[in-house]
Amino acid sequence: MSKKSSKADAQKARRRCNGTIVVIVTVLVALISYVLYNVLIGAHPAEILSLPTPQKVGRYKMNISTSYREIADQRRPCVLTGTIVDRWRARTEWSTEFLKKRIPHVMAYRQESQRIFTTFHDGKPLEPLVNEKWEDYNIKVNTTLEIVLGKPGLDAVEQGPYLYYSEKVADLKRSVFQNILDYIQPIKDLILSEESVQVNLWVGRKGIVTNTHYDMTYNFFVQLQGKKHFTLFPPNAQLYLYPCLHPHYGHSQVDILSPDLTKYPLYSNASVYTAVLGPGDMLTVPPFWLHHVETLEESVSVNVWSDSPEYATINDIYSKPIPFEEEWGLHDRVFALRIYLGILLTSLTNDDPEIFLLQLTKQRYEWLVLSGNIHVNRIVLSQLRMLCNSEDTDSYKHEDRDKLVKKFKENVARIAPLFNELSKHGTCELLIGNYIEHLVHTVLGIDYVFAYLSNCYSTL
Ligand SMILES: O=C(O)CCC(=O)C(=O)O
Repeated sequence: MSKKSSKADAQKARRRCNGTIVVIVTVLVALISYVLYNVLIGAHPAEILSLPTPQKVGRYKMNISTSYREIADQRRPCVLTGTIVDRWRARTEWSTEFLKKRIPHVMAYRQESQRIFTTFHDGKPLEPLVNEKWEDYNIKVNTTLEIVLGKPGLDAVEQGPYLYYSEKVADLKRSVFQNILDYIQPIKDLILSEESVQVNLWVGRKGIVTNTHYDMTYNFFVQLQGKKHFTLFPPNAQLYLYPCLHPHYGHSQVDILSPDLTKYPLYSNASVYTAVLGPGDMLTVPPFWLHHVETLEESVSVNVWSDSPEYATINDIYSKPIPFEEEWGLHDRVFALRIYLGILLTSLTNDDPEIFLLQLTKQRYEWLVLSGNIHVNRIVLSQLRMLCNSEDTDSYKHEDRDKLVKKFKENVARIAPLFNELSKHGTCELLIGNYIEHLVHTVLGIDYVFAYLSNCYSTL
């Protein structure tokens, strides 16, 4: 081999080697950037996100040394067997045939177009701004239990609109079923609040879904006939709740049967628990735990809701005066609110107030606004865009800013211990979010809530 050709070969080998190094370095840089991006920013392209892996809710056989209160106070969902329900007459006698005879005519919820039932709370402040057809929500129709349960042998489409019968047992006792309480005795041990208790009967056909939502109550949920599939999430799961000012307050925007991770990426981080309840099973659903319920077979259930202690604490917080003066104009209210929320959030959370508010706005409002569900007043939006983006805090009219800050701090000091009580069960973030929406609504008015949150804290 000549000296010239061996030099050329060496050059070629060096070039090839350089090429390989470039490829390796590029791959490494891409890999490191990707890891850093995900770790630091916490963002994931939706296509690589996966659905959360559910864990099964534990089953526990009751014994005489354990009380229902003790179990409820653990604030974990649990399927109980061997309970007082085994002594209920309803456990063996409440077949759907029996109930059709005892409660022939009922008022049932009807869904025109889908099987997912989502509660509509009348009179919520955002109701006038919500662009949604309400025919599917909270429509109660006069019907019979026979029709609610459908005809055997027909498929879902042939059955027509979904009907779901849910009634307070106290109301049934007053009207058609006077001795109804005799069938669900003993029940005293399931009643955990002196002030407010509600016992409900639920009857529905296969396929009905109650959308993911939370209640502020303890809940002992008893399956008497048929099967139900529960999916549960702890209160701090990021499930893109509807704003608390929205008629679907307390519900999640995520359809967990077919979740859209592009819109709701944080859903993939959620802790999920599932349980299938059969006849005689009792599930404890802790207060503020989100739950989604699918009826797997024609079903009869009874549940007992008792107010949680959080109720009183929340009422206490909301009854405290908000330290804003009536005569302040919009400009002053906007800037004072910024200061107040900053003080409040610094005291209540470890998060940066801006990030907390940005997350709140993104999770609760972003898709509702982008999908046109909430009407946004463009004039108010640009008014607040200008106000929030101006550096104009000096023209802030209050004679004494320090005095204002002092007053705000005193106010927050009165509220903070109450929120600390709530933080015990992972509900703090959710309840602070609700309280902030309440504050912005009270101080600025409903037309300004989204405009304020989206301009003053987020990049929506
Ligand atoms: O059984 C259902 O469909 C819904 C039950 C429920 O949401 C509850 O008990 O809080």
